[in-house]
Amino acid sequence: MLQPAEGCGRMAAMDRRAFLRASVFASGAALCGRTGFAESASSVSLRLTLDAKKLGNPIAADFAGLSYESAQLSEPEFFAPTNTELIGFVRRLGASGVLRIGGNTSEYCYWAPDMTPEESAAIQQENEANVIEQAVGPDKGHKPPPPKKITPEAVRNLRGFIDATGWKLIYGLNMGTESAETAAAEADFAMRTMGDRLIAFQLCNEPDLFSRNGLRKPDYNFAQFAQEWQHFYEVIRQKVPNAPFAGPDTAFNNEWLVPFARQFKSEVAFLSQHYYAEGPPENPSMTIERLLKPSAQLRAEFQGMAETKAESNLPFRLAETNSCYQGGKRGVSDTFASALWGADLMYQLAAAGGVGINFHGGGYGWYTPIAGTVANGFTARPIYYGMLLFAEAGPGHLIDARLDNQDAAPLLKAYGVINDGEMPRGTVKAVLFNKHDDRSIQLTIDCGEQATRARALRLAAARLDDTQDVTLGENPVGGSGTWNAAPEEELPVHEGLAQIELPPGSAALVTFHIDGYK
Ligand code: BDP
Repeated sequence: MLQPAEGCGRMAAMDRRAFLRASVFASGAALCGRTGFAESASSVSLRLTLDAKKLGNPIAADFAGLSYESAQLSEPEFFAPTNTELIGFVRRLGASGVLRIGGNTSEYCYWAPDMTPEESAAIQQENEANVIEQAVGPDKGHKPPPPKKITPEAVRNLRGFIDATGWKLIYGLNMGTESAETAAAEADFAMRTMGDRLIAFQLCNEPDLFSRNGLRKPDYNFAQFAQEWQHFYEVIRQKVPNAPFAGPDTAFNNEWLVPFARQFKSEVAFLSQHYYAEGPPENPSMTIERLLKPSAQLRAEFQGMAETKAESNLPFRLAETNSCYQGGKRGVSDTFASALWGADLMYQLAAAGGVGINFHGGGYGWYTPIAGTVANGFTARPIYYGMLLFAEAGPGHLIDARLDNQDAAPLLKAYGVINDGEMPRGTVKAVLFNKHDDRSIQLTIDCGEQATRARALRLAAARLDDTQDVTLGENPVGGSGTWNAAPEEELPVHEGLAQIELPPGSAALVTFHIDGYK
């Protein structure tokens, strides 16, 4: 457990909202001195300077993504055009995005082109009989998952789902326990069905762990993997000449990732690796506090990504990620902290040069962004709100963002975004994360021009460990991803500088109005 926070970090939801309004009022009323904020013991003052003339990396419209287990395809009615509720949740996260199907279960899913309607109906009945147990959550990796069948119907429904969302697809094949010929038959059908919505096949999931999870002998190494990969690639390409590929979809090991980039840069459209911030869940040091701190493992991931770029100049996608492996950790992965962590990770990745991210989930897994089943309906979990904040900030480019006095608030993260990536007309925004649980932050923002107005959309919950009552723009996400922000909060602007108070454990998206800009 976290230490109880000082100040307002432990308020009830309503108190937090009242506090937000009061603090806005107070900061507006206290416009004086350099920052215009009155200092207090639990609050620190910083200044953020944005410069839209210094464009950073792009944030593509399909940056955001979700990842599900391949076993989910064994329920053809899940990714189907009829699942309008789930479609609503997905679309809310962006007009385009990437759905990735893979995970541990991809090595235990079998292409079943000839399943009879009776067999298919029997499976369906079994699914309906036990909806909660049958919900396909993230695989915990404790033992080999039960084998599942993937039928043409599931793939056709997936196409309908993809069309209804406007998203694209990464489709994981089974190199772990399937033959190259069968993988080619599945790829052929998937390619013909998905057309250009399919941006890549992944041949396997986390091959750098094959030697540990029993899929290969303990001495399985990169050279053996590369040989297998090449063989599958050739057999599939022979049958499906235009099949696009990505890889290696490694769990973490840059010593597999970078050589893969070197060897297969002409065969793949982009490179991919996974990242789990914490794990295993039973380790008591896997906490919210740890999740919100800078991570050496993430630095290593970005280092690997930079090396692949140097090797191949290909895009890199974080094709599977979440807060804690082995299905997540209750009290960490399902809390409001995961929303701050997840959205900040999206910006960190963009800043480091990644082109996209897929948050893993499904069923009722602790870290899943969208929880539920077709029979029970779906709900947004806290991390979904972080993704929604990112969606509201929109695609474009990062812009230069400098914080002074960062030592006073090392866990304050601030990013500048310009939506069109075009000067001087794009909308300038600041995305702010106060990941401190013990201090509020009085931030003065110089958006690089004289702002005439600044409006904030707050991501908030009463406490970092809240699993419920998360809001964006004071409103929760409802059924089918319905969400309407309350009228955005006007921030005080003084001589072109905007001011915002960020309570402990909260985030905000600030949109600036600059005369002459759109
Ligand atoms: C990843 C696997 C995924 C698991 C996840 C986890 O690809 O299937 O669900 O770990 O352990 O390594 O949560």
